[in-house]
Amino acid sequence: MRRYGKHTDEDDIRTRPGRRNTRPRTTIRPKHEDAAEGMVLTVDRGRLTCLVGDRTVLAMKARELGRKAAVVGDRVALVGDLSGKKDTLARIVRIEERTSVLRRTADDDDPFERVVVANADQLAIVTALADPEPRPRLIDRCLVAAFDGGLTPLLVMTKSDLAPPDKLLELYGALDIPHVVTSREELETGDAAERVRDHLTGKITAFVGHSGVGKTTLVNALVPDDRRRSTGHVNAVTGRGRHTTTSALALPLAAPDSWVVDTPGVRSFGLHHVDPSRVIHAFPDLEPGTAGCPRACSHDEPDCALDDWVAGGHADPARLYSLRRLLATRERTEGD
Ligand SMILES: Nc1nc2c(ncn2[C@@H]2O[C@H](COP(=O)(O)OP(=O)(O)OP(=O)(O)O)[C@@H](O)[C@H]2O)c(=O)[nH]1
Ligand SMILES: [Mg+2]
Ligand SMILES: [Zn+2]
Repeated sequence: MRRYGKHTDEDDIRTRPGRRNTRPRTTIRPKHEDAAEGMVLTVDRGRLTCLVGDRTVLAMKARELGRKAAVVGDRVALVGDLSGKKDTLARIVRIEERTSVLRRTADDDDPFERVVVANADQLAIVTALADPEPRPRLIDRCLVAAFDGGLTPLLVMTKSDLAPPDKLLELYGALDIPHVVTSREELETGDAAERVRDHLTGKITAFVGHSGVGKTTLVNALVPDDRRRSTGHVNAVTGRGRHTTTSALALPLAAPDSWVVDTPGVRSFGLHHVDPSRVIHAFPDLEPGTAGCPRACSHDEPDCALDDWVAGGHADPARLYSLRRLLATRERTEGD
């Protein structure tokens, strides 16, 4: 087996049984049946902050887990020092089966897939109506990742004080996906938080979107003051206000079993891992139109029934264009 990174003496004892009795430092290994359950809240250079009961415990992955990474939202089993005291480090001995997986690759050509969040129920796709300009392609890609990963999408349109939501609502209103529009003023009055919160109760919701769209600002408005994170204007010193958030973090809401996960802004949302035949599921406005397609239609060929579907006024032509653009970029990667 290949070795990765640093490992402890204790790990040596496990992976090289012959040395077990030669080392006086052997600690009694707690039985994994006794392991405590926890949830990963954030990950920082191999150190995982986990919620165990009502304690926050710093942990590292046990070597026996191999290369499988625990990510934010993972349910894990922990052993060792679970006191949560300073300078203690517990070990994660098991990652429980995930109910959903939000994956992305850097771009479509990148086979290295990263799991952004595990076990989220909902994906809040955050788009600013201006500054930065909305990017429907990115929204569509997030929708594909949501459908593919088993998350229900929620569209959040921020900064309606800067530009109206009409155009985006025209594109996405027909999709039967819940949406919320928020403005600076509504953030200040608390209306924005209240309206978004309506969609979050009893769920784990991951917030994703381009840098600067206001994910952290919104998450901060949702959680108690002492949980607040830095937002873009802090970075205004650099004159950019970009990529303020550098790691995903799960934060509890007041309602039981309700969590929000703030994530770093993304420039792109690669879908290398998504089978092109599944992309259509993220276009619920177009999907019924595929009934008349030839078998195994790529939806990007002359006999595709979607042209007639759109010509018949059943869906916005921009949506078909978007689907085909997405399929085309996906297909380019098929050959490699
Ligand atoms: N005008 C206006 N500005 C907003 C609104 N919401 C957030 N902002 C501003 O947008 C900037 C970026 O906000 P952030 O919350 O840091 O954005 P983010 O999406 O977390 O960005 P990253 O962490 O880089 O991904 C900040 O200056 C916010 O004050 C809004 O509704 N209206
Ligand atoms: Mg942020
Ligand atoms: Zn077709």
